Amino acid sequence: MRTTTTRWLVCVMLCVSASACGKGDDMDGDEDDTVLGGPYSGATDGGSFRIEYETDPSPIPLSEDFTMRTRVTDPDGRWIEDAELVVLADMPAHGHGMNTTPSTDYDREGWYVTEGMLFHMPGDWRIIIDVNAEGVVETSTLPYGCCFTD
Ligand SMILES: [Cu+2]
Repeated sequence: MRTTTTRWLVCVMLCVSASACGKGDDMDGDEDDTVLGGPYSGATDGGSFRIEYETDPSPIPLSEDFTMRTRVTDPDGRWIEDAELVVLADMPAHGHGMNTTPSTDYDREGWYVTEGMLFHMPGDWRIIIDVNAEGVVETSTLPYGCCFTD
Protein backbone atom coordinates (compact mmCIF):
# COMPACT_ATOMS: atom_id res chain seq x y z
CA MET A 1 0.00 0.00 0.00
CA ARG A 2 2.74 2.41 0.98
CA THR A 3 4.69 1.61 -2.19
CA THR A 4 1.66 2.30 -4.38
CA THR A 5 1.12 5.68 -2.76
CA THR A 6 4.77 6.60 -3.21
CA ARG A 7 4.70 5.65 -6.89
CA TRP A 8 1.59 7.72 -7.39
CA LEU A 9 3.23 10.74 -5.77
CA VAL A 10 6.35 10.39 -7.89
CA CYS A 11 4.20 10.21 -11.01
CA VAL A 12 2.27 13.35 -10.07
CA MET A 13 5.48 15.25 -9.35
CA LEU A 14 7.01 14.18 -12.67
CA CYS A 15 3.90 15.13 -14.57
CA VAL A 16 3.72 18.55 -12.94
CA SER A 17 7.36 19.35 -13.61
CA ALA A 18 7.12 18.03 -17.17
CA SER A 19 4.18 20.25 -18.02
CA ALA A 20 5.79 23.27 -16.36
CA CYS A 21 8.87 22.66 -18.48
CA GLY A 22 6.96 22.23 -21.71
CA LYS A 23 4.32 24.90 -21.47
CA GLY A 24 5.61 27.64 -19.22
CA ASP A 25 3.93 28.60 -16.01
CA ASP A 26 2.14 31.79 -16.90
CA MET A 27 -0.95 32.33 -19.00
CA ASP A 28 0.76 34.90 -21.22
CA GLY A 29 3.28 32.32 -22.34
CA ASP A 30 0.62 30.06 -23.79
CA GLU A 31 1.16 29.66 -27.52
CA ASP A 32 -2.56 30.22 -28.13
CA ASP A 33 -2.01 33.90 -27.26
CA THR A 34 1.04 34.26 -29.47
CA VAL A 35 0.92 37.07 -32.01
CA LEU A 36 2.77 35.76 -35.06
CA GLY A 37 5.80 37.63 -36.35
CA GLY A 38 7.11 40.79 -34.72
CA PRO A 39 8.74 44.16 -35.31
CA TYR A 40 11.65 43.94 -37.76
CA SER A 41 13.36 47.05 -36.41
CA GLY A 42 14.06 48.85 -33.17
CA ALA A 43 16.66 50.63 -31.11
CA THR A 44 19.21 49.26 -28.70
CA ASP A 45 18.44 49.78 -25.01
CA GLY A 46 20.76 52.77 -24.64
CA GLY A 47 19.54 54.40 -27.85
CA SER A 48 22.98 54.49 -29.49
CA PHE A 49 22.10 52.19 -32.40
CA ARG A 50 19.23 51.39 -34.72
CA ILE A 51 18.60 47.79 -35.72
CA GLU A 52 16.67 46.34 -38.60
CA TYR A 53 16.64 42.74 -39.71
CA GLU A 54 15.23 40.33 -42.27
CA THR A 55 15.17 36.54 -42.31
CA ASP A 56 15.52 33.88 -44.97
CA PRO A 57 13.14 32.15 -45.16
CA SER A 58 10.59 34.77 -44.10
CA PRO A 59 8.52 34.37 -42.07
CA ILE A 60 10.64 32.21 -39.81
CA PRO A 61 9.67 28.54 -40.23
CA LEU A 62 9.26 26.14 -37.31
CA SER A 63 12.17 23.75 -36.69
CA GLU A 64 14.13 24.82 -39.75
CA ASP A 65 17.44 26.62 -40.00
CA PHE A 66 17.09 30.26 -40.97
CA THR A 67 19.50 33.07 -41.78
CA MET A 68 19.21 36.56 -40.33
CA ARG A 69 20.52 39.73 -41.93
CA THR A 70 20.80 42.59 -39.47
CA ARG A 71 21.65 46.18 -40.27
CA VAL A 72 23.16 48.38 -37.59
CA THR A 73 23.20 52.15 -37.94
CA ASP A 74 23.56 55.12 -35.64
CA PRO A 75 20.42 57.20 -34.91
CA ASP A 76 21.16 59.31 -38.01
CA GLY A 77 21.18 56.26 -40.26
CA ARG A 78 24.95 55.98 -40.75
CA TRP A 79 26.15 52.37 -41.15
CA ILE A 80 28.07 50.84 -38.25
CA GLU A 81 30.67 48.68 -39.97
CA ASP A 82 33.01 47.63 -37.20
CA ALA A 83 30.58 46.24 -34.63
CA GLU A 84 30.93 42.96 -32.85
CA LEU A 85 27.43 41.47 -33.08
CA VAL A 86 26.04 38.55 -31.09
CA VAL A 87 22.58 37.39 -32.18
CA LEU A 88 20.65 34.94 -30.00
CA ALA A 89 17.03 34.10 -29.23
CA ASP A 90 15.13 32.73 -26.27
CA MET A 91 11.64 31.89 -25.00
CA PRO A 92 11.38 33.79 -21.70
CA ALA A 93 8.19 31.99 -20.58
CA HIS A 94 9.98 28.65 -20.89
CA GLY A 95 13.41 29.72 -19.67
CA HIS A 96 15.33 28.33 -22.64
CA GLY A 97 17.20 29.57 -25.66
CA MET A 98 17.86 27.94 -28.99
CA ASN A 99 19.50 24.53 -29.28
CA THR A 100 21.85 25.87 -31.94
CA THR A 101 24.84 28.22 -31.67
CA PRO A 102 24.56 30.81 -34.44
CA SER A 103 27.52 32.77 -35.73
CA THR A 104 27.47 36.33 -37.03
CA ASP A 105 29.81 37.93 -39.56
CA TYR A 106 29.99 41.35 -41.17
CA ASP A 107 28.75 41.55 -44.75
CA ARG A 108 28.69 45.13 -46.12
CA GLU A 109 26.94 48.50 -45.88
CA GLY A 110 26.13 48.01 -42.22
CA TRP A 111 24.64 44.52 -42.74
CA TYR A 112 25.64 41.54 -40.63
CA VAL A 113 24.74 37.93 -41.46
CA THR A 114 23.83 35.35 -38.82
CA GLU A 115 23.77 31.68 -39.79
CA GLY A 116 22.42 28.78 -37.78
CA MET A 117 19.31 30.20 -36.10
CA LEU A 118 16.53 27.69 -35.40
CA PHE A 119 13.25 28.00 -33.49
CA HIS A 120 12.41 24.49 -32.29
CA MET A 121 9.06 25.40 -30.67
CA PRO A 122 6.07 27.56 -31.57
CA GLY A 123 5.33 30.43 -29.19
CA ASP A 124 6.76 33.70 -27.93
CA TRP A 125 10.44 34.10 -28.78
CA ARG A 126 12.73 37.10 -28.32
CA ILE A 127 15.51 37.92 -30.76
CA ILE A 128 18.38 39.39 -28.76
CA ILE A 129 21.05 41.40 -30.58
CA ASP A 130 24.11 42.52 -28.64
CA VAL A 131 26.01 45.34 -30.33
CA ASN A 132 29.56 46.17 -29.30
CA ALA A 133 30.82 49.15 -31.28
CA GLU A 134 32.71 52.38 -30.74
CA GLY A 135 33.27 51.47 -27.09
CA VAL A 136 29.54 51.05 -26.43
CA VAL A 137 27.80 47.77 -25.60
CA GLU A 138 24.03 47.81 -25.97
CA THR A 139 21.27 45.27 -26.61
CA SER A 140 18.19 45.25 -28.77
CA THR A 141 15.45 42.80 -27.79
CA LEU A 142 12.70 42.21 -30.34
CA PRO A 143 9.71 39.88 -29.77
CA TYR A 144 8.88 37.28 -32.40
CA GLY A 145 5.86 35.00 -32.41
CA CYS A 146 6.71 31.65 -33.98
CA CYS A 147 5.51 30.26 -36.31
CA PHE A 148 3.31 30.45 -39.32
CA THR A 149 2.21 27.04 -40.54
CA ASP A 150 0.33 26.32 -43.72
CU1 LIG B 1 9.83 26.87 -25.36
